[in-house]
Amino acid sequence: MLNLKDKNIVVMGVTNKWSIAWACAQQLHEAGANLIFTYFGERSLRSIEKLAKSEGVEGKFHVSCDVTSDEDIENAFTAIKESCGVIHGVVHSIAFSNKDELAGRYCDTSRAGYALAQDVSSFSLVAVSKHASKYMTEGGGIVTMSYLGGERVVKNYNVMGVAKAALEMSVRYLAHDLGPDAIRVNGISAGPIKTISAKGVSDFDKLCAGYEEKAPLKRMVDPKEVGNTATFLLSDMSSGITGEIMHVDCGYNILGY
Ligand code: 1JT
Repeated sequence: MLNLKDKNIVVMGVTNKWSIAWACAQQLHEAGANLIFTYFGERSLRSIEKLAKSEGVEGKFHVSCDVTSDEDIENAFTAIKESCGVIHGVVHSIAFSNKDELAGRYCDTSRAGYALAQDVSSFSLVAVSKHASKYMTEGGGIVTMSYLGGERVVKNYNVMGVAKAALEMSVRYLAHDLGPDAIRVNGISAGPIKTISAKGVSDFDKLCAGYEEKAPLKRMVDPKEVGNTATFLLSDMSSGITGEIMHVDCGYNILGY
């Protein structure tokens, strides 16, 4: 139904088969997009190559990109432009914080930990949008990933919640900046998903159990549903939508209890 044939979409943030970015890549591939993967570290490159082989979701181009470096981001997008031409879309599915700050009191967040979470998880979207948009000369879309902890207090999410709040506000400012160039910028606020990032987060299993009980749909979100929404947001079917944060959370966010 959604047609992304001949569209060049950059997917950032695949670490392994549980990555939300990988679920996006699979659905974008289904819709006919050409995929370009950015990776961070040899391990994620090997992971992407292995996944591509086993699941037939071949990337057209792979490029290293450390989002904490402006130079790296600029070089990555220039290399993508040179090898693939016009860019039509970007999936930004990248976040990081020190694990010990995703537990306990938010007021114990360190200055360095706060800066790191903001840098990797929030500012990276700004820098990526700046460099990607130079090559999005036919218009297109940018999609990033958020979580409810960016709008409300969710125990333990702490410094990441504050980074997601900044990320969500960046989506709106970027949508305003890039709208005149027909580039739409949107976010997906996904329900909890058992990725490698989420594993090892204290009480994550407890959070998931409560989720299934409380969410209107009485279940967790399937990463495929996030991938489908990202595909929708990068397709012409969503041509009137920009600056939006769309909840893909089985309805959990509507609850007041
Ligand atoms: C990061 C991590 C970003 C885990 C993340 C994340 N965004 C969502 N999660 C899962 C999660 C984590 C907590 C939570 C609810 C969901 C791990 C480090 C890298 C960045 O608390 C209620 C803590």
